[in-house]
Amino acid sequence: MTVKQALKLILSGTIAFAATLLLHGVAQAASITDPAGDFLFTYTGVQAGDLDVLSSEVTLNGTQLFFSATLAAAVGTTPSAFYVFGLDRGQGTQRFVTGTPSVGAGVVFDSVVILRPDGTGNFNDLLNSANSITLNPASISISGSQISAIFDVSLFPSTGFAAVDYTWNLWPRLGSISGNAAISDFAPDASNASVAVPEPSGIAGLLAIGFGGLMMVGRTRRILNVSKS
Ligand SMILES: [Ca+2]
Ligand SMILES: [Ca+2]
Repeated sequence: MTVKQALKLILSGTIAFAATLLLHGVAQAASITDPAGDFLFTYTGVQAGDLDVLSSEVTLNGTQLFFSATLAAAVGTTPSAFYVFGLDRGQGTQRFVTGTPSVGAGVVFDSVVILRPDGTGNFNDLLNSANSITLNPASISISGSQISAIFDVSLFPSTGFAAVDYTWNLWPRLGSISGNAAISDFAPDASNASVAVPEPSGIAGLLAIGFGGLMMVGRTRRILNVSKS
């Protein structure tokens, strides 16, 4: 094989690899979507848009865990509505199925992150109350129909999973109703979602791949030159 043929082979392989990444996406999908108006039939409260999840995400970015929910109406529309992210850190169970009424089959959690329209929040560790804390309001933000927050993942210690393997579900609920009838919606429905982990994406990722390819070309050229000498 000539040097030219070797370089051509490596470059074509690099381009094919980059194209594959582009086709399949280099980053895990960041958010889940949820239907509009899919109130649980067990929910007995007002069917207002701020109790209806449209999309949500939980993303692990380094040591930071980012939570976000987009509702069908402005956060704060309904007094006493609030938002609960159930987290499965390794020992999650279906905690709502034995309640009244039974809801949440497929939704597993061992702790909850609660975000409120007044900008306050709590973490409740359902397996070890010593870990339960009031969350810093400065880390919670509300903008129209979106409520989001970012916290150090160390606030939510593992019960078996690596943080990257945590799963979650989001449900709005009404503080003025007791029991599971207060839960208006699950997002996603009947299952947990994976924590998203951003990877080098788009141009940055392709640049990194291209740089890697160039390094390989240079190295091969040197090896071939040595073997020829
Ligand atoms: Ca919904
Ligand atoms: Ca839903």
